[in-house]
Amino acid sequence: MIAIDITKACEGPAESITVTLTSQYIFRNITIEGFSDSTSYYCNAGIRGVVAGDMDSDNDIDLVASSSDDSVFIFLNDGNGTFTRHAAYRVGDGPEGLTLSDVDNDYDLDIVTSDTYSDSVSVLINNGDGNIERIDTYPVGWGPLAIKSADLNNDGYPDLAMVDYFGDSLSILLNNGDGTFAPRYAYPGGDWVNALVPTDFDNDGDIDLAAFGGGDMYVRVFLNDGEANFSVELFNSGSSGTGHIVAADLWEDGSIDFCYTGNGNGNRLGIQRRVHGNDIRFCKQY
Ligand SMILES: [Ca+2]
Ligand SMILES: [Ca+2]
Ligand SMILES: [Ca+2]
Ligand SMILES: [Ca+2]
Repeated sequence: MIAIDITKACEGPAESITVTLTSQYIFRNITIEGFSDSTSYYCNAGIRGVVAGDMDSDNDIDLVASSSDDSVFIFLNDGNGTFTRHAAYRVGDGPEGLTLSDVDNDYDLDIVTSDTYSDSVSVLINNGDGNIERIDTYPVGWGPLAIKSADLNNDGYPDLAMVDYFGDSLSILLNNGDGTFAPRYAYPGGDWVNALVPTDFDNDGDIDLAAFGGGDMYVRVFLNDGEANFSVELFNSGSSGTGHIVAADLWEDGSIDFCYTGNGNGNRLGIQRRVHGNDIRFCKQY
């Protein structure tokens, strides 16, 4: 199940409505649920991922979905919270990971997919109105799943990080400064790693990465030296299994904590607290 809260999806009187979007792996519809009704939008095949952002630069939130027929669909918001299927583009095989990022710094959102079964990343360059002007493909690790975009080397251009499920690795693609990417480099990422979150864990001004996976008991935090070279810290999560991970300052003490789910060892929700200065860390599980 994928759920996205979309605020300000609509302009004018409807602006206060929070639209909830749900989709499921086997479903071909994106369903938009408002206060009193819902509307479904059709994709050709099972939906793998959905993200929200303004694709046509008209200040309302549009939707982008990846599907099991190796395509990306763009649904444009008509301004009142209804959507029109605008375009579909072919990407690599099995686009599981999906993210939006302005990779070429031209003030529009571009689309990036991790193509799990072709071991590639597809970068779809937006021409500003929701039409894709070019699709670039890059070889990456074995079975990329979660993919995130952040400026990892602090040059002002978004880079890409992903976890490779079959290759047990964390892959980095640095932006060349024009929306194209340098060849991948990688770090060991743990068995069957599938979840990834970028955030500044150590409060030193650069973006770090935390990865979690299905094959071992560890959350791996990759600490950035500011130039996209990473050192890894391992935290025993107490749980394994395919999961998700999010990062937030849960104790509001200025330190970023993380929360993860694992379906091994009792379907647990784990919370890892980081306390800086005295280096105390502990884990809670529910
Ligand atoms: Ca829009
Ligand atoms: Ca762009
Ligand atoms: Ca960069
Ligand atoms: Ca950092």
